[in-house]
Parts: sequence; structure tokens; C-alpha cells
Amino acid sequence: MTSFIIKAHENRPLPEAWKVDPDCPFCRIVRGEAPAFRLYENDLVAAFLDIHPLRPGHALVIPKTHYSRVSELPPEFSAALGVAVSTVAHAMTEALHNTALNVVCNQEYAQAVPHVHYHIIPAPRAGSSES
Ligand code: DGP
Repeated sequence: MTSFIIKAHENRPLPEAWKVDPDCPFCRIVRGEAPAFRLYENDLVAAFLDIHPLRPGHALVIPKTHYSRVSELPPEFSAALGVAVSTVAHAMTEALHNTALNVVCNQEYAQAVPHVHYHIIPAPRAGSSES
């Protein structure tokens, strides 16, 4: 797969006040305690490849603080996630030469990992036989 790393991880310390769940796989990635193929990062959010991709390039964008529900996110994280989703989606479409994609955010019983995340999933090219 063509790589579309936008910014490398910088291992900056996180503010003490931010929520962390030590059992959450995404908190562990944010804290550098678990590996991930990182695509993008700033002080508030991170993006990395999904470990079980629905399609090559399937990316996840998360806040660096632990909230389960997108409906409960503080506004600064919501805003940062919106910018990051757009940034990653742009890089993905450039790298894959395909502008078709799906952005999905599951919540509560529809969600396997209880840490807010947006899926950015490249879609099959128009006219391709891929499903
Ligand atoms: P869902 O909660 O159902 O919206 O999807 C969670 C997604 O997170 C699923 O596609 C697999 C992915 N995932 C779960 N654990 C890990 C992990 O430790 N690392 C990475 N990179 N992805 C994970």
C-alpha cells in the first residue's frame, strides 16, 4: 500500500488533567505503550492505521483524551478531530489516487473500542469489481 504518513509521532507529554483509561487500546497507543502505524498527530489528536482494515489504508482518527461518546467530546477536541479527519482524508485520496471514501463514527453498543474514533475507509474505485 502507498504510505500516507503526514506527521511523525513526537512523544510529547500529555496534560495530567486529560482522561485516560489504562485498559483502553487507543489510550495505550496515545501513551506509546502499544504499537501502531501512525499517520498524523498534533497536540490534541492522533491518526493511525486500523489493525483490522476493511480495506487497505483504513485509518482511525482519535482524540488523545479518553471519551467514549462523540456526543460528549469537549469542543476543542471535536474541532481538532474535524480538521484531522479532513487532513487524513486528503492525504489518503492523494496517496491512493482515489477520492472515494467512507467516514464512520460508531457510538456505544455500535462501537467495539470505547474511545471516540472516526474510521476513514477508502472505497472501491468507481467501476471496479472490488466490493
Ligand atoms: P469500532 O469500535 O467498532 O468502531 O471499531 C474499532 C476499530 O478499532 C476496529 O476496526 C479495529 C480497531 N482496533 C481495535 N484495537 C486496535 C488496536 O489495538 N490498534 C489498532 N491500530 N486498531 C485497533
